[in-house]
Amino acid sequence: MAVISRGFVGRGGEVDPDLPAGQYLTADFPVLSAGPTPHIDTVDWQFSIRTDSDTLHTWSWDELHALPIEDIDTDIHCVTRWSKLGTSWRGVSLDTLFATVKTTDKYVMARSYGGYTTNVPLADLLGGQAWIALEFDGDKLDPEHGGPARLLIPHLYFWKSAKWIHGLEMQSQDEPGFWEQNGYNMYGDPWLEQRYW
Ligand SMILES: Nc1nc2c(c(=O)[nH]1)N[C@H]1C(S)=C(S)[C@@H](COP(=O)(O)O)O[C@H]1N2
Ligand SMILES: [Mo]
Repeated sequence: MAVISRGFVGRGGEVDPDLPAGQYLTADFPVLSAGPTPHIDTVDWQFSIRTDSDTLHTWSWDELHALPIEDIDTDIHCVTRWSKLGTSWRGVSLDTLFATVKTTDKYVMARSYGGYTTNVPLADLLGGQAWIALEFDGDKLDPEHGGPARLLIPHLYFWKSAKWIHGLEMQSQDEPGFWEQNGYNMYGDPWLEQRYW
């Protein structure tokens, strides 16, 4: 008989139901960046959503801050196997940003300052599942962790949460982003261990 558990067995022998299989808990906050940290002045910062019709919806730093900013308490899971439970963030919901955007495309390419890209289905950005995060743990985001603003999609592996987010591009088809071209899964559900292909 096979005994299947979602989580790891802890030191005390208990299974943490919030820890996906193959993950361990960490209390610190590792920095994982594929390149150098870009430094973006918020005066120059801009976020945009580009739709199929080539329409560009753009928000400045001030325009973004004029929108409702939500508190987000969530767990995060990196494909390199660390998980951090109960992290607290503040940010603008993608539901708020997409409220004025008309598109028939079902896929999104997230683009960062510095050139990083990652792909995600539009459905995973809506319904209270994703934010443009502006604060972590009560402070503005460290540049190393994606400041001034990063994507936060906590139900997918953390490589989907693009740091230094610059924009989202709507696409009719699912195209691979940076890590996805280099062997990472196109979707990346930590509960299904969708790590690599
Ligand atoms: N722009 C950008 N975003 C990125 C990355 C990156 O290299 N560049 N790394 C990703 C990966 S693999 C992870 S695990 C998380 C790490 O975020 P952290 O450095 O804040 O822990 O950011 C993701 N977003
Ligand atoms: Mo990662």
